[in-house]
Amino acid sequence: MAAAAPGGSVAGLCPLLLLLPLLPGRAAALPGMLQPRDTPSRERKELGGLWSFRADLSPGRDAGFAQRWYRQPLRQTGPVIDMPVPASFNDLTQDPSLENYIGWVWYEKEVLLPARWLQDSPSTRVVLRFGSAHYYSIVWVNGVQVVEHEGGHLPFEADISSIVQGSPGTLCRVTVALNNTLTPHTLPPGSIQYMTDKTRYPKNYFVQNTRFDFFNYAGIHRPVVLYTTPSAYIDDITVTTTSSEHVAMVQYEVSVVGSTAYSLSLSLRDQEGKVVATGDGPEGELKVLNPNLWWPYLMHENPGYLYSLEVKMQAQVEGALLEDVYTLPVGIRTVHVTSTQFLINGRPFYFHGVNKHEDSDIRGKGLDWALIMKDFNLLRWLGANSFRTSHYPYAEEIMDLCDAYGIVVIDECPGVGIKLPESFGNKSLQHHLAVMEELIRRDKNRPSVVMWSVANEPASELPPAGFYFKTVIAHTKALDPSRPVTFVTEANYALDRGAPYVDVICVNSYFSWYHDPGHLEVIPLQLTAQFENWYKTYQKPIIQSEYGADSVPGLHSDPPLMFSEEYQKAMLKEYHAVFDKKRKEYVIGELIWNFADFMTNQGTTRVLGNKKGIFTRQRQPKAAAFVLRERYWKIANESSCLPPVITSHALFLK
Ligand code: BDP
Repeated sequence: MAAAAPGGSVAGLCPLLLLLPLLPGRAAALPGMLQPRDTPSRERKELGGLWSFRADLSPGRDAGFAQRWYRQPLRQTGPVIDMPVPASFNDLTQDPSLENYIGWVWYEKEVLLPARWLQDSPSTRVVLRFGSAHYYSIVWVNGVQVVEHEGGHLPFEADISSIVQGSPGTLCRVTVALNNTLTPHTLPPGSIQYMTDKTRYPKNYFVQNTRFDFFNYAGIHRPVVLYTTPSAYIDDITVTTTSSEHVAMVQYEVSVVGSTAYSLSLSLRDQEGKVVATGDGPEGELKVLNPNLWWPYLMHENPGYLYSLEVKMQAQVEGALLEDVYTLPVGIRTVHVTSTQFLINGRPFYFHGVNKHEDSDIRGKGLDWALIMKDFNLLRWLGANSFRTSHYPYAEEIMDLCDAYGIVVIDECPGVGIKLPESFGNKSLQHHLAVMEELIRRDKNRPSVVMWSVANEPASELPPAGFYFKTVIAHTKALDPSRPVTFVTEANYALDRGAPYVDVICVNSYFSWYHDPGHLEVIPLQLTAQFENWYKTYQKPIIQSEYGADSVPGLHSDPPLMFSEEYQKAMLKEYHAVFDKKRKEYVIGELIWNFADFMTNQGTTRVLGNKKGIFTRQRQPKAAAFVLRERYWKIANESSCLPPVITSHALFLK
């Protein structure tokens, strides 16, 4: 990515980003981050649509701060354009400098709040929440700074009651400054390189280098909402489940903020609305007789069974009785790992799925309901039962559907491209721990999430990687003892310093592509050796977490040559033959790279992006998709151990 910064000094590009302190540490210190829902005590207002937008084109990219653009309507500071939210800003105009822009951009939305939100003051609390904005955000409301957040893939919010309730009837102005600069200590890491050879580059020329293979799209990527709660409210809920054949236990913990004089009552309802268990107090256990377990798609005739846990709080605040209600979907399931198996509800689970990206034409990484639905319909058409959120946490809206449809998720944090030695230092480590806290806080109650992945293809053979991954994995397990933890490696089995700490070995390999390109015949030998070496060393189950080949749709060649649809198919078949032998032993999954073609930085090995999709970027199947579909349905039929035997695809399309 390259951009000329006219007159800008090197250090002047993003001084604020570089000087900002790290987020505070421990999970216990983090407030809750419950997904906003409409309930009898809570209301939501979405701030989607067109926002005003302005990229800071000043030499140091710092005019917005110097001139305090947040103090007035953005249109009064200079030229603005309309920008949709949610969306990445990069692909929306014909301006290449916006596509490749690095630095601060500004967004603004003016919104009128319902009078009842303001009149009930002080018993109504108004919260402004961002599903995600990439990468560093600073937010003001009516010119007052309300929150800062580092990280492009997780939600953040601010209580704005005191600001908006002071001036009822007036427009509430939300201003956001957003910076997409990546440093060696961000997740993912990156670095700015200045090209100082005046004979080869214009003055102040710089590029942003990254060591990951997707375009660093930026913008307000997920919904922005305003929502209300009473001033004493349910701040967080944590649920874990255990089950034996005829009885399940749902352990819960509820935290309340805003009052110490409160009572809590809980009721768990099944899908017919029948109350199956009740409880009270901030922690306890609900007993469910003959539970409907949460099963993965294709493992049961009714996958993704969700109960509803209604939590009711009543609190006394300054003589008034306040009531808050929050309803959390709860799936009852267990996860265990043995030395050869991954067990869901005590039964062996084989991951036959995909790796994805949040990526599409025009929208970039912006949330889009039509795209989300199409992707889930394709996943189910394919017979995929799982995916990995390569290489960052996906939108809550996507995770909700995984819970509801029974799609099993390996939930990955944005730890991708950790290659430089300086990205293994204490500063990076502290931030990585904080990101895991935010991720677990968001997704801990999701039955679809069966394992955390703390990184993808780090330089795990480097000496500091041992301590680094030991610490990140121990921290993740301390935050959530109920789920296994992994990271995805491409390092040599004998040199990898993080693998001793994972529960499941996740290994990526590209035999006959990046290694021995064009030589499909090496796959049986090399893939078998890969599995045997890892298993002999660790006696842990193994997932082939990536394998694949680029194919340009419509490019044909027989005998198969690289980049043709035939080559992609042939490569899959060679891999599958080895998987079929090893899944009888300790291989517990296969995740194709990739579900769909996706955009990357430009480069000599990328033709308008990465073409390893089995679907095109527009979600049309390539020949490989049909190979995989046949295989996945066959595996599903073989391994379904619950009646009725799966015979029809349609049965599972709910
Ligand atoms: C793997 C990376 C993935 C890349 C893929 C590729 O994990 O992010 O997109 O290679 O090169 O090593 O296609």
